[in-house]
Amino acid sequence: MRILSMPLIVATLLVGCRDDSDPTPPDSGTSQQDSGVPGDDAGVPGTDAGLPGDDAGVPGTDAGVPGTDAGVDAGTPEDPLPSGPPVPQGPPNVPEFDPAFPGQTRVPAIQTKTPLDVVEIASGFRNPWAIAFLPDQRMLVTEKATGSLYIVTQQGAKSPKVSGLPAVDARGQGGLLDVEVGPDYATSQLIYWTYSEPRSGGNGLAVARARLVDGALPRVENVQVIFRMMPTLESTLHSGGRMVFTPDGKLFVTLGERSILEGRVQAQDVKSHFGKVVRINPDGTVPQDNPYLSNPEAKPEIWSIGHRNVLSAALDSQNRLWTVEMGPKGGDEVNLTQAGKDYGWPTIGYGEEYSGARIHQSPQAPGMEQPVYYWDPVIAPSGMTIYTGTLFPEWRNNMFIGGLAAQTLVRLMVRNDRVVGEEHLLKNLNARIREVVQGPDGALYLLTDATNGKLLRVTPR
Ligand SMILES: [Ca+2]
Repeated sequence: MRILSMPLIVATLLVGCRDDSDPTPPDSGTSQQDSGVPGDDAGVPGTDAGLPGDDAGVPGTDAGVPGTDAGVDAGTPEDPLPSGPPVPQGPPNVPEFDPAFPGQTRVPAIQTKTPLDVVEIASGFRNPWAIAFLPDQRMLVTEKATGSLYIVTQQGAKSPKVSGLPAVDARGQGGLLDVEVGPDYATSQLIYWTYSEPRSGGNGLAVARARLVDGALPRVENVQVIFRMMPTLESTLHSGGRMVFTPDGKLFVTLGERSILEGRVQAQDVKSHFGKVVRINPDGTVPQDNPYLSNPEAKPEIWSIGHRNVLSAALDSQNRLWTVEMGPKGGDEVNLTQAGKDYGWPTIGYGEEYSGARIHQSPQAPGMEQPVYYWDPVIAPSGMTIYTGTLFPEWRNNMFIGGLAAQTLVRLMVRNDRVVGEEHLLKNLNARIREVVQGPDGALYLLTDATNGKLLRVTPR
């Protein structure tokens, strides 16, 4: 693989050291792992007092182009499965926890054969978080910390800030997070975004939509908040925030458990939105086939429970929802995220507190779902896409996940809902990868998490 025309970002990289991601809250101490990038996740755990654990950053995902073909489990049956050693990485943080099945972590390393070209489309974004494509291939790009939204052309021309967005609570992992273009954009011009909403008594993730008025001075009008994560809590961490539209017109939104103990203990409590994936209609109403509707105490938007901080989400060719969540030290997870299931946090998991303290008695328990894959040490995931394009035939149906602390683009080869190969791409950029989306042209588009964040395009050379 060769990288052309890409100025390298000089940064200190500690691979395999702590990678977690927590965004370093403003009050925290020095972050050793994070290359100087304020953003989020990196973290140094343990610096923030009062946190139970660690923190992980905010992963995200965007699912880019939903809908196309093959599921992640598709694949050519006659292809031999990869074999050999895993991607080089540090020793596990929690060696006493054994995987539930072979291939749940540290699968054989694989290598992309197609030479890559990485082009910088634009730079100067302050901790950008998400990309969404307009029908004409221009991109909406969010900046987490400033709460700003821009429209960027394929040639890199950046619009003035889109005006009319509500204020955000930008502390820690908060701010303006994901953005999506509505499925009926051609007629409605509706765009959707997630952000940390300042509230009396704290904050909480919110989903808003509005009509984008394009032009030399772009703005949004008729802003409507369609979902609010409840309860309101004073925390700058673990808000989740990725959105995925499904072809049947529903919207998944990933949420976190706020990291502090008061929130963490609500991750499996259906009376709270914390630590959940939710599913709503685009106007914020509740789909009548959601899984907890028969429980009058449950929040009706809930799709799945027991998550820590889900920062990545994408649909496969069967329109099933895959998510990646930021775990504690040694516990980032890939989950096939199904209706009404409990993904175990904080009862089970493969990691430990950043202090080294034990969180879980066991990584497995009856009635709780096992991750399809986990990382120990962690990558600090954010951003995800399942590749369906034609530019890279060898990547078809592979998962791509941004690595913040790991400063890499992770590629997972999946067969029959199991991960069978892993690659860490673009290590030579020395950049925290916040977002990965497949463009309409089949290229991958990335954002790097830095105070001078870059928008990159990856194509075959
Ligand atoms: Ca789990």
